[in-house]
Amino acid sequence: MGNEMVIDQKVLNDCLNDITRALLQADVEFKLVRHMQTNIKQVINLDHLAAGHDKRKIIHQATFDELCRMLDPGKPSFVPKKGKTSVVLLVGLQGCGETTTCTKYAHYHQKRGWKPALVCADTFRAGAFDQLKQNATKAKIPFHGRISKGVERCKKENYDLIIVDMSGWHKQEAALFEEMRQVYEATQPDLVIFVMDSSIGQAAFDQAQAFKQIVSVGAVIVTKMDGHAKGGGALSA
Ligand SMILES: Nc1nc2c(ncn2[C@@H]2O[C@H](COP(=O)(O)OP(=O)(O)OP(=O)(O)O)[C@@H](O)[C@H]2O)c(=O)[nH]1
Ligand SMILES: [Mg+2]
Repeated sequence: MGNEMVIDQKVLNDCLNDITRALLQADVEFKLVRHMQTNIKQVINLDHLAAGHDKRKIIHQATFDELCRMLDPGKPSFVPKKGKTSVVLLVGLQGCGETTTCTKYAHYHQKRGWKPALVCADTFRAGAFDQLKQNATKAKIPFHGRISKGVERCKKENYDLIIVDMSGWHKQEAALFEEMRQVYEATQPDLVIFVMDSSIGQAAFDQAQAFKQIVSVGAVIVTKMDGHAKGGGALSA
């Protein structure tokens, strides 16, 4: 737009098409992209703008607002209360980065004054507990190996943020969905976080929905954003 002398409908359309292409290339769901286009066009009515208006600025602002709105769930995110126990359960597909994210989430809150502890509820994969232990030791966060006992003990020891790491779900494993439900009942989490590999692309919506049908998912963490620029699918989750 910077190169155009006159800002008219064609320039606006070209600009929106550029943005659309970029979003689609980054795996953002088509429905979301079309919605964005329609909303922006509705806000900007170039013909009715009085002379003297900075059209570039108006388009820029409208586009920026709409992109922000795509990321805004419309309610504040969960913040655990300091000094009061919150249990947070992480669920996700196998290998999505749950265990790594548990420690990151704990570390983030520890630096900001919470007292987090990690509990391993992965009874499925060999080495799962050792992995959590290694991460937790490095980040200097206390950890426990047994699910119900671990949560109970953390509560007694006045940890205010208890983070539970579940086994990653694999397509064939109907049993793991049952296990997830059981862990959910046993730990009574204040928040369930769906951890999602950003490269999942268009499958994000269906996956997120499948999980939400089993446990009441309240947040999403997108992992592996460092590897590529295709995290857009995650928006539909
Ligand atoms: N580049 C990158 N790698 C990551 C990220 N998060 C996790 N990983 C890597 O992804 C692999 C799987 O991570 P885990 O945390 O073990 O994933 P998981 O979901 O707990 O795996 P399972 O328990 O086997 O289902 C490991 O090699 C991690 O180092 C990330 O944000 N970026
Ligand atoms: Mg794991």
